[in-house]
Amino acid sequence: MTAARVGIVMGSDSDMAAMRLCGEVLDEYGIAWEIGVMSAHRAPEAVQAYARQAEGRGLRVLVAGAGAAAHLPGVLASLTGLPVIGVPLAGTPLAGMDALLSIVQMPPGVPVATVAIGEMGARNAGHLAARILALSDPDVATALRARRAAMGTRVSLPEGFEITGGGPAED
Ligand code: C2R
Repeated sequence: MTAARVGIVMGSDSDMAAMRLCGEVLDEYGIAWEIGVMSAHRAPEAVQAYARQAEGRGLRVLVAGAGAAAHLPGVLASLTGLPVIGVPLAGTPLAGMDALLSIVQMPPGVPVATVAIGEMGARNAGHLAARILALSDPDVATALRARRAAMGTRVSLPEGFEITGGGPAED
């Protein structure tokens, strides 16, 4: 079995359905990942141990999903130098805004790259992790290029319209 390079964790097993989507995206790039449930509030010792061992175990990016008072991503970022991507999850009466603000408003020096609320964010966390890994992994870089090229084929231009070069917009 290939050692995981992305660690996907979440505050509760009630977050699993959304966070699994991150793993599905990583599969598309051929990136090995692991997944687990741990809460900075309910099991702080487990979170501390996981964060401290992460780099030594071969992980290169952590993706942390949490809802409500979402402290898990920030706590991980305080305990490891690895990049941490935070996924705010909905499920409370505040519909994920609580988690979004908890995750995004990190103090200077302890960043958490924050993506959108819910499933869209979980998927984008996978794409962002792939972009980070692509910087040092030619296979992931190739998979990323192929995927971006495929996205371009989804454009359907109006008849008679041609794309001509880049640069500033014409008047
Ligand atoms: P339960 O469904 O287990 O009651 O959890 C979880 O991510 C979940 O979305 C409700 C919500 O609480 C969140 N939770 C956190 C943390 N631990 C659990 N935000 C944490 O450590 O940040």
